[in-house]
Amino acid sequence: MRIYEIDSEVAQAMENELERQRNRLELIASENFVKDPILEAQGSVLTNKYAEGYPNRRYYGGCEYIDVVESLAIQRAKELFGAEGANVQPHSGTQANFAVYFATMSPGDTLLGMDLNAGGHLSHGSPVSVTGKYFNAVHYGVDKETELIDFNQVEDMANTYRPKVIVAGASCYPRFIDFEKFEAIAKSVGAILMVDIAHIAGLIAAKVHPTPVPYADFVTTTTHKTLRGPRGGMVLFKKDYEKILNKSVFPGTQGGPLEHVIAAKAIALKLASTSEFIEYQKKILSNAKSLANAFIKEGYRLVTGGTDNHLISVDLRSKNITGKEAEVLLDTVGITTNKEAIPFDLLPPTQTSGLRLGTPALTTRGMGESDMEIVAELIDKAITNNNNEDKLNEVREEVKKLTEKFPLYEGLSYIK
Ligand code: DSN
Repeated sequence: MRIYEIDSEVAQAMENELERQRNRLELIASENFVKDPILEAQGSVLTNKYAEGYPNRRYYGGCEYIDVVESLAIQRAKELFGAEGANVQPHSGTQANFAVYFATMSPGDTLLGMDLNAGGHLSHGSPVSVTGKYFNAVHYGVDKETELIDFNQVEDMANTYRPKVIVAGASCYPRFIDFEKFEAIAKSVGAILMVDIAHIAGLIAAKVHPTPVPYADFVTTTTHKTLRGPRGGMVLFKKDYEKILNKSVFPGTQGGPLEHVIAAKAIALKLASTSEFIEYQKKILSNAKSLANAFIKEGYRLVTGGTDNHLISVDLRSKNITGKEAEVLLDTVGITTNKEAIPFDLLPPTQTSGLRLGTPALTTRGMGESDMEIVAELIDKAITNNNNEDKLNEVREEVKKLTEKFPLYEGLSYIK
């Protein structure tokens, strides 16, 4: 039985979302389009099975095939990233991060992470997150001039606060991060180093970005961004932490693992070890550079002046539009983006002065460097003709032409 035969409302909403993905230009840096086997695994009978525990140590019978799947995922994660241990059960990146904190800290202990406004993540100790409420979170930022991580500040704060855990990694930082420097600072104060590679995991897997694995006690990630797997999380760790980390994920912070998602993670990790994946990651980078150059040519300032990775952060202040206004405007012409604070932003996070743009999704569609130039032109045309409906219609037409050139999920439908 198909969804549309029993629930036309949900089926129609799913169809609309499929069409939205097909017909719009997806530039949210943390999103991607998974391949069919990932969808297949997530819609499989593995969703029926309880498997609390770990392979060969479960609290339920009938787990022999689930054990095969989860063991493959663990083994592949370890091999792909060169890690000593892996836990593939976290339901999300935030849960992966919380599992590390729960394994290594007690409530009230100090955590030093990157400030949300400088490009950090909510789960790095933001006051609105449990990670900032249960732990004493303090934050480092970026240098005002270079907009690069201010390592003098990281070092000073580490010495002043003697954190139990130092967190490196970001949600909006367009440059390589010096993980070795973080390790040296963490070591000097006896802190545990956790690196959150959610955004850059695919780049690291393909070895087109430096890896933190040799330097960090824990590496956390999501599996759905550049890694192009299912929506979920994962923790890599040094062997000594295996017991406490596994206990922290289950039974510490989660119950039954989502084995249908873990199957999809295993498949994604296999795909990530292919030469095709390495080529894909290289294209993400060349597309991001092309997008950056095109924006600079159109007269935009980019945070840090450019990019080393899959994203750019565009400063909109000279264009007389806020991040929120740009996000809403671009949505109306079929371009999906998200507003983002720029370093030292004077506007609140609900408005922001910046726009974060990433290339993983459009690169998956097959777009290349010349397409990125068109994308930048279309965004600029919409922003500079904000109130000109004719010009905005021209942008809509161009978006349509471009998306039609790169079909997505051909043959898929939820209503027939
Ligand atoms: N929300 C993700 C991002 O967009 O960066 C991080 O959780």
